[in-house]
Amino acid sequence: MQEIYNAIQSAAIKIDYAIKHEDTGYSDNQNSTGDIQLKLDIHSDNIIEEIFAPITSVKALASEEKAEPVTVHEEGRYLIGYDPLDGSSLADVNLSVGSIFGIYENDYSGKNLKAAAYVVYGPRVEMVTADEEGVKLFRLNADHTFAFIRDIKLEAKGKLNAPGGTQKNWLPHHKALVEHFFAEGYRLRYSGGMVPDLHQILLKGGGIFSYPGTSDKPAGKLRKVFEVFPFAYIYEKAGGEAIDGKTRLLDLSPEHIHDTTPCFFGSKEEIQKVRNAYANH
Ligand code: AHM
Ligand code: MG
Repeated sequence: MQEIYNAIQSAAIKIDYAIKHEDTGYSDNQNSTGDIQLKLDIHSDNIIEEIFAPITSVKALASEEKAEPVTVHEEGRYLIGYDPLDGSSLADVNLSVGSIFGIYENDYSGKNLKAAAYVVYGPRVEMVTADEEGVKLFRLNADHTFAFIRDIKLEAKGKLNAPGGTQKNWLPHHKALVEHFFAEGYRLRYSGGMVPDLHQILLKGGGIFSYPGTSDKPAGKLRKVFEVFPFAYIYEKAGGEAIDGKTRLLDLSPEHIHDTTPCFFGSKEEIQKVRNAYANH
């Protein structure tokens, strides 16, 4: 696993450089979800593929930016599901963005995640890893190495609320749930980038991030393999929970590599409130 974390660090240094110095404009390509790709999306994807392809423990690479997984070593053990640059359009307005990695075995189902990691490119570059040893925060130093900062643990209850999705299309029970959190004193912390939004909740001890199913998109927006399962794994290992409203996210499997799901990540108390609000829907 260390070899894979090292590869993530090498890729992060190059992607950070690209974000800071390269063109943030659109390319002429569309990805399989129909989004027009930014030049930065394509470049970040290429950086990760180039760094991961030689690693013999890696069997295949599945990128949010490609229609199908690419097999690199038939005998390899791990399948890497990754979003090379999540929230990439935020780079243009100088907000934080991130890269997300799920390290799977056998197939890309939630139960087969062995580790997960993300990198957040903000005022500082930080990497968070999660595996059997827990959740750990690392920070990039001036000498291009990542230093361990601390372990990450969620409290049973937090203070932050990050409600995603278009409010006009929220279902009534979801709207009531979000309003309930605000009425209880939760503070709004939402940038529109799931990596910095989930990072803030993790580092500040807890809260709730939601990206629900909406009237126009019943299965939500966020993709199971590249975004949702890795963060569900990280939140569980930090002592929190992650559900789709009713079901534990890591009990789900994708029918297709680009499948999406409604998702809620948070501390235990907030997730119990989500369960109660969604029980009859
Ligand atoms: P992307 O992978 O195309 O960048 O989309 C994922 C991002 C998440 O970071 C964020 O939570 C969500 O999209 C916000 O989407 P929207 O503004 O469309 O609600
Ligand atoms: Mg994404």
